Amino acid sequence: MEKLKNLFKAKADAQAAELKELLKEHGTKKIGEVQLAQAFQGMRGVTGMVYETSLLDSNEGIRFRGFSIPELQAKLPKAKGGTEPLPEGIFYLMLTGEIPTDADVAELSAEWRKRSPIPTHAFKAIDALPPDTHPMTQVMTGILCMQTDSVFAKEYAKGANKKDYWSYVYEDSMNMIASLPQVAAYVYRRKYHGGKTIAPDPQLDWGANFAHMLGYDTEGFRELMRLYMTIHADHEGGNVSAHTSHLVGSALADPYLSFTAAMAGLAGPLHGLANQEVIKWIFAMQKDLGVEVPSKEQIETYVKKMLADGKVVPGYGHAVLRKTDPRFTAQMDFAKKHMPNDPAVKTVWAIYEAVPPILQSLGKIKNPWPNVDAHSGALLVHYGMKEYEFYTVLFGVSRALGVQAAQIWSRALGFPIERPKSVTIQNVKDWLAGKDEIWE
Ligand code: AMX
Repeated sequence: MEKLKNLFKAKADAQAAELKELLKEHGTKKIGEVQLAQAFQGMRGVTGMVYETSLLDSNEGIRFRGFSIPELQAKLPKAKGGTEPLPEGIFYLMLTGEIPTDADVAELSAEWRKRSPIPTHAFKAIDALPPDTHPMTQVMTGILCMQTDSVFAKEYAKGANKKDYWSYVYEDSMNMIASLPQVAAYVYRRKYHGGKTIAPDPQLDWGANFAHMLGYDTEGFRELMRLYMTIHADHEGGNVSAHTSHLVGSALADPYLSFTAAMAGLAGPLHGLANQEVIKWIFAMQKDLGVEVPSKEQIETYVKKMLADGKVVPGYGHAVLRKTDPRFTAQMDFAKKHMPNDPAVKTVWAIYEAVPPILQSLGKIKNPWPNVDAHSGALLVHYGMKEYEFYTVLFGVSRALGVQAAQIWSRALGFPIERPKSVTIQNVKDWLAGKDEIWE
């Protein structure tokens, strides 16, 4: 796959030269102001990093290299007979900025098949964990163990030239992305199917092969995996998983280390774990109310009680988005096409009618609309994947495409170690009292 690597290198060299000039001329220009409250509120709205692969518009949602999700669904190559984009295509796009051809994507599929072997000690390390260990912990263990094969770590130890870092990160990223479906499927089959693993099928594309190794061989589930892997891939740089990858990678920790760290962030319930929380909550609501598809009125009463008890409605709200997440809409469209009468799906849609006005009425929530996690579980349940603790792993496998493409860019552009300034509350008080200058 030298073609993709060479194309990337040509693009990155041109970008690096342009960037040098841009910073020489405009490097001292101000791009914003930071208010005191922002330092205490998760740095929301503070622009402080460059992340090439995607950009989030608070109203329109995510754009990957300028393309919205509906545009990607139309433009990216599909599997034969399929209608959903192949995830290989979004990786190619994020890496190069170009929409790939069918041949480009077929080549990438073949390359990932070739690179997928996994060291046996990774499986042994997973096997050493109790089977009921959360799937995210098991998968992170597997990824961390593959670090023994890191090309970057080996070359760095030998004294690599910093101009070549990107090349080793590229190799590690490609190898890791190729291996992830098998590691994830191993954990799924270990935890939920008595360890009966399924060998990869060399005829299949990356997403379909993942579906196959998980044990779901219908064309519907393959299409779902292709869509799922595409839309969860990236969400600009500031979200917890992408930012963690960016931060840890900036210390020149190799991709296996930085991606394991990103997965740990994704495992938090306010980030990726929300998708398991959503279906768990839907199941609990169905049980508590004793109905398969609760009515809008029943949901309203249920949600008001939850909020009164100090709980969050999972799958609703977003730190940046201010409208319905287009990734929610893409999944809703998939459901309308494939399973419009499914009870879990109908419940998700009833929640979509009931919840936003209630959240809006509280007055404090900046975004009362559903995010990506509000819909994904119901689609998986439809195909029989009810083991919701596994859902964040699917999110993570997809997220590797975005954060690794971004990481290759970061090393190619020579981005330095990230090190923002922090202060203490006493510093702030002193500064307010005019005693101390804290802002450097
Ligand atoms: N249900 C109840 N309350 C909510 C809420 C929700 N879904 N979303 C926000 N709020 C509350 C916050 O807890 C906060 O309350 P407080 O002032 O009493 O502490 C207030 O509304 C203001 O919050 P905000 O500025 O609108 O949101 P945020 O940027 O602080 O947080 C998020 C964003 C996603 C963490 C939050 O909306 C949330 O907890 N949602 C539910 C969990 C979820 O769906 N996470 C997945 C996000 C997508 C992803 O990363 N995968």
